[in-house]
Amino acid sequence: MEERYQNEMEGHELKKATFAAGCFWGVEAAFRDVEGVVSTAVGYTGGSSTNPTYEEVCTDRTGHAEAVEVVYDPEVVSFEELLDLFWSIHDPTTKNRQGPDVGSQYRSAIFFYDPEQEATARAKMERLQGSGLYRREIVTEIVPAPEFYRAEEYHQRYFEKGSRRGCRIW
Ligand code: MHO
Repeated sequence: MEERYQNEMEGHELKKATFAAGCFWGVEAAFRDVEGVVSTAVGYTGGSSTNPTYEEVCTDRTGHAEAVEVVYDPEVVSFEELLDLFWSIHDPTTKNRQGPDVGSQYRSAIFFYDPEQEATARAKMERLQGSGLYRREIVTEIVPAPEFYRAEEYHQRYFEKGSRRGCRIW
């Protein structure tokens, strides 16, 4: 299940991570700012239908989450640092909801690609829960990464296209 890429310029091995933390526009923008993140894509994953459209996912009936696939250089940024960012940009205690956006497509989830990512995410979530930062339970799902369906082109790098509608980052 482990996915490996080769960064031909640097000769580094690149890795992939996929996160869901509410509306994917803002989540993608946050990850694009990180040094060591080589590329990002927004899409749908974790549901039951194949090749879902945005409209279908919006109905909350496909089971897919709005997610961001991140390709990163682990020699520059660690999975742990990506997790820190992930948990800092949303409220992981609101089940199937981020602020005004309600539905399972807005759930908090980490889709892992190897046992190491899984273990790191679980350990970190436990520490975060124990830190007292949140009064309520962290409901982030930690599950194996299933197929990722890239979203429609107009959703990719949405904010870089000058759009500013909706989507609040926490
Ligand atoms: N409430 C947001 C959700 C968009 S996000 C791509 C909006 O429609 O503006 O789900």
